[in-house]
Parts: sequence; C-alpha cells; structure tokens
Amino acid sequence: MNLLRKLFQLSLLLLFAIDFIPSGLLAQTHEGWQASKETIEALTKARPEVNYYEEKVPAYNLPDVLATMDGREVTSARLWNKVRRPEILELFRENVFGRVPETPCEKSFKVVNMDKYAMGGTATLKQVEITISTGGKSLVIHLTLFTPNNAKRPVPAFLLIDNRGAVNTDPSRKVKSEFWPAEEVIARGYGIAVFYNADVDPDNFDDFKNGIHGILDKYPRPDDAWGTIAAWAWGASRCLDYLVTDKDIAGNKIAVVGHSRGGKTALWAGAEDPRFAMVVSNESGCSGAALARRRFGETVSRINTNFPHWFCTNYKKYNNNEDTLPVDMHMLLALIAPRPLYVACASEDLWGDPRGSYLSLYNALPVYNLLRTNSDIPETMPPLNKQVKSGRVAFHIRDGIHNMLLKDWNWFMDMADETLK
Ligand code: GTR
Repeated sequence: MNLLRKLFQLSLLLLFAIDFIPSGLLAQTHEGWQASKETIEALTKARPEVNYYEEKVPAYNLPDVLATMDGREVTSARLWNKVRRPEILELFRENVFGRVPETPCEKSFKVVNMDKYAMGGTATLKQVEITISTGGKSLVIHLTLFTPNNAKRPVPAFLLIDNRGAVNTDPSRKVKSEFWPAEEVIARGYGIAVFYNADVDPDNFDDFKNGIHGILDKYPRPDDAWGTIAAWAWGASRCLDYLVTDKDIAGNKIAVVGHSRGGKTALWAGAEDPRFAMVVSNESGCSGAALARRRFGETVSRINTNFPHWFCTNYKKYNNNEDTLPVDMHMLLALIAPRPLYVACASEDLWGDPRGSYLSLYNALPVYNLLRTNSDIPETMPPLNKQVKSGRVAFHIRDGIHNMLLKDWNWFMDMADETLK
C-alpha cells in the first residue's frame, strides 16, 4: 500500500516536473518524427505493392563514403578532394545520372527585358535568354531574375529549377505562388532566379531526340549517356554562367533549389558544379536524397519504369538490385560538402521516404566533418516542423503533402542567412 502511494506521488512529481523542462530540451529528448498510421495505411491501400512500413525495410550495408576504391581509408581533406570525391562523382556519372557529352557548343546571353521598378519598386527584373548552339542547331533557356533594390549589392541569390511551369514563376507577378515566393525572398535581401527545366529538355521519353539531347548527343547513345535529370542540372549551370556575370549578384553566393524531380536535379547540379555555393533538395526522394537500399516508397525499378528518360541506361541494372549499386545517396550528398546543404521533406510524402532522406544526410556527415564544418546532427529525426541545423547541414520535415511552400523557403533562407550572407 505504502509502495503504491509512493509510486503515485512520484508520478505526480514527474508530471509536474515535465511542465518545467524547457521545451527545447523536451524536443531534443523526444522521439523524432514518425509517419502517421493513417498516412501509411492510406498510401498502402492505394499502392499495395509499395512498402511504406519501417519494419519491412530490408537490412542493408551502405558503401563506405570514406574508403577509396583501392581500399584506402580517407583521413585527410587532400585524399578526399584528390581521390575519393572524383571517384564518387565518376560512379554517379557511370551508374546513375550519366555523362555530359563532350560536343563543343557556343553560349550567349541576351537581356531581353529589364524593369528597375518591378514589385512596386522594390526589385529589378531581368529576363535573360541563354542561347546554346552548335552545328546549326540551337536552344534557348529563359532565365528570370529579380534582385532587391534596397539591399547592399552584390546580393546572394537562389536559383530555382522549375519543374512545374510558368504558372508558378510568373515574371509579371500577376500570378503568385508559394512554390517560388519571389516577393518574400526579395524582402529578405536575396536575389531570386528561375528557369523552366523543359526549356533544356522536355520531360518525356522520346528516345532523346528533343531538347538539348537533340543538339549535343551522338547516336547511338552509350549506356552512360546523360539522362534528362543530368540535362536539367547542366541547364542550371548554364544559368549560373550568366548569373556570375551579373554585377548585382554575388557569384560565389548562389544557391540552387529544386523540388522533387527538381530536387534530384539540384543535388546533381551541386555535385557536378562546385560553383553552386549551397544546395537545397526539397522532397527529392528516390534517386535524390533518399537511400536506395531502403526500398521504401518509390524504388529504383519504379522510377526507371515510370521515367525511362531521367537516368542513364546503366541505372536500369539496379532495378530490384540495389545492393549491387556501387553508391548510395549519402554519397551524392557528400559530394556537396563542405558547402551548405539543406534537405527537406514532408510528412505525408512517404513516396519520397523522409526517413531515408534524413539517414542519407546523417551518413554524409563523416565527409562534412572531415572537411571541418562542425556539422553534427543526431541519428534520430527531428520532430515535425522543427528544423535541425548544424554547421553546414540542415533538415526539416514539414507537415503536409508533397509540395514546396513559403514555410519551407523561410527555413532555407534561415540557413542561408547563416551560411551565405
Ligand atoms: C513522381 C516521381 C518522384 C518525384 C515526383 C515529382 O511521380 O515518382 O520521383 O520526382 O514525381 O517530381 O513531383
């Protein structure tokens, strides 16, 4: 009886004490984010063949990001930069995204419209045509750029790889969208640019005849020839070629941002082009930030079947065969190091495997820390809507469905405030 009373008193005391623990501490000691049962069940009902259950994730071993192919342990920044990073980049070219053809081409920029009083006088708008030409054929990438009028120039800037079309990125600003919240980004002192991915390569499978493929590819195409995602990433770099010439922009402070297929593209753009000073992957999922070996939500075989044009032909070898892939996506994230890297997910987007994306970031940390960035995040995911940020890496899982919203952008800018400004 006495013992029972003691236990009762103790539990009251505990309950009382919890009220006084600072909420920050509580959040840290809390279990991290878990997918809701309702979401798991609803998604499983819609696609019973897809795994959304954590307990069904197979056991796997990730390739060691810090072991060279000839078996050396990478213990210095020098060995990473000279040997291991180039090796990993090659493995991704060869097996996943494909290689850019060596066909020489010409490139020119033309500012076709400029408005110094855009957005009610708060910003300057420039519309730029980037023309790529070779062998009598050419292609134009339309770049839209706003820079703040009331900020000290040159300003840091964000470049969005737009995979949704002009309705989200209207230069006249008659139509506004949280997907590209240009006014809000300008108000925080950043430049904001965008190009439409389909300008570079239309998002459909036509055996690589249209877009930049039709201009630069040699046929028959080898099995490691670039797919559409690598083409979009290349397009992002052509936009960067212009941006670094613009006096209003700080060329060494340009972040590349992408959502979903655009997020996969942003990661590959950042890997291939070290001039991007920061990379933001929003809900990039399978073949983006999410670990392939978890086979959670979208898998390598699903993505290669539904989107046969996104990756190189070699990637199809890993359909239902993820364990033989010589890389996993933590190694793609590691290619961004030591630059700031933001990985974001959404709680209902289990197709894109939020946990696999977080673990991927976690497993890229050894490279960030080898490069002395003091980036340290726990293995447990943060709770919903709580950003976790350390050194040069940051992550959040926002409540809601697959999308990119102002809430996401605000967190991206919080990180950029610390790492780019
Ligand atoms: C899905 C695809 C994902 C993701 C998404 C998107 O259909 O399976 O990998 O890229 O499209 O881009 O919105």
